[in-house]
Amino acid sequence: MSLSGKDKAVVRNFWAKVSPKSAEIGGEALGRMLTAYPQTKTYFAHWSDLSPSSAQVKKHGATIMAAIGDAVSKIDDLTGGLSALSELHAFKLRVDPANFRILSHNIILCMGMFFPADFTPEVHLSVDKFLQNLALALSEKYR
Ligand code: HNI
Repeated sequence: MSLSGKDKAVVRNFWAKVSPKSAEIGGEALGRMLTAYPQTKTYFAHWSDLSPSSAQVKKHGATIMAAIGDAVSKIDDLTGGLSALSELHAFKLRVDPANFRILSHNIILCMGMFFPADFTPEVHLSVDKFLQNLALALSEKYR
């Protein structure tokens, strides 16, 4: 489950390619999560528009992907690098960590949609492992 040197290189390399599109990918992924997994909407009940193309969804999708980009730069210490964000999701937002997997699934899907040629099975494997490790780091403060 832990990331090999090769996984890290593959993730960094793929991120360099997707980062210019990261805001769009994040918006699409968040919009799909809220529509295809409606149980996730409870956390965003204070928003006025949860439809996939809403400005709030697009903006927050960009925020999430910026945080993932930041996590790529902290790939050698995800637990330390994401501790503040973990604390926020655990104690303030009270997000059930099961939802991290659901969001990761939608991000992976959208990466494949936006970059069909670059998202090879090899990239898929390493990005999936990275997002699993990221979810684990985000879950750290719940213990
Ligand atoms: Ni999450 C706020 C990053 C998964 C519900 N989230 C944030 C912020 C970042 C962030 C960054 C803004 C923090 C701040 O204001 O200081 N979230 C991430 C990342 C992941 C993730 C990197 C996983 C990859 N968040 C989730 C999931 C849910 C979630 C799966 C619920 C289903 N997050 C929230 C909510 C907020 C939030 C709710 C506050 C939104 C708002 O603006 O009201």
